[in-house]
Amino acid sequence: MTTSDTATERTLVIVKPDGVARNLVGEVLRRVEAKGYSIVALELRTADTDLLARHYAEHEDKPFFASLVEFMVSGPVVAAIVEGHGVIEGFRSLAGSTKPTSAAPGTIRGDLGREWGSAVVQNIVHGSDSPESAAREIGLWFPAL
Ligand code: RTP
Ligand code: MG
Repeated sequence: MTTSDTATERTLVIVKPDGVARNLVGEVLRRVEAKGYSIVALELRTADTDLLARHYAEHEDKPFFASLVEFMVSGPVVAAIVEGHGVIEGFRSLAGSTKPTSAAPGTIRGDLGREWGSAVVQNIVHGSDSPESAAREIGLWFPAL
């Protein structure tokens, strides 16, 4: 694969309430920037249930949906638009797999995530999973951009 195989694109990154509460915003953004990606928008906010329900609409029939939305509105989050070559897949690699217990060491979730003491998996970060998801999520969180 050559570098031209991966286009410059944008993804939505969220440092979830557990990451903000544990003072890991800088650590997440450090890893993003160290990889060579650019932060092109950044906001600290406490989201409402309407936004989170739309953000996680694909999971609305899952048993963990209510707990997930409740967790995501439980405190401030940091939402960012991150730009770079292949950043959608690349940030998912930096984040690691969903369950922190099985996420690889070296990833954000593998190094920092916890899945105990809560009704929902607390895994520090969200990253868009496809170009379609990225466009949809950026529109939800940063409608002016
Ligand atoms: P995210 O959307 O937050 O970036 O996470 P993801 O793609 O790795 O995982 P996804 O399947 O989209 O799930 C969204 C979030 O729901 C919680 N979850 N809990 N109890 C469970 O089995 C379960 N499965 C998912 C996690 O917080 C996950 O990040
Ligand atoms: Mg997901």
